[in-house]
Amino acid sequence: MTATDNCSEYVEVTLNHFFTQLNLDDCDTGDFLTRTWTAIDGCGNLTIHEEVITMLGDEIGCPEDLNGNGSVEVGDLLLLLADFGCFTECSADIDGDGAVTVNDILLLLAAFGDSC
Ligand SMILES: [Ca+2]
Ligand SMILES: [Ca+2]
Repeated sequence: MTATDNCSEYVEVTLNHFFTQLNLDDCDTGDFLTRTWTAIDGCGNLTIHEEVITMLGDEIGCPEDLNGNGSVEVGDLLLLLADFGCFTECSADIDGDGAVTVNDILLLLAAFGDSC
């Protein structure tokens, strides 16, 4: 998510809130999560953008299966470790918080060995 401003070269964009609803048991109706993005310019003016992401039941699958080969295995762990510390446009951001952190590793390890 990016933002531009007429007066400020730099606009701070933050992800204030995410994960307002996730019905993993109700896949047929489509689960969704809501992210609220806030952009603040150099003068303190702010705008808020709500992003709603709809997830179809069949697509929830295994976010931990980073290489898409149908199981959570060493290859996925190596991809995650290669992306560890990423804070923008991360390919191994499993929990959707925008960064690749220890929590993403823990989620992958919890699913390790699972078939997707
Ligand atoms: Ca895999
Ligand atoms: Ca993450």
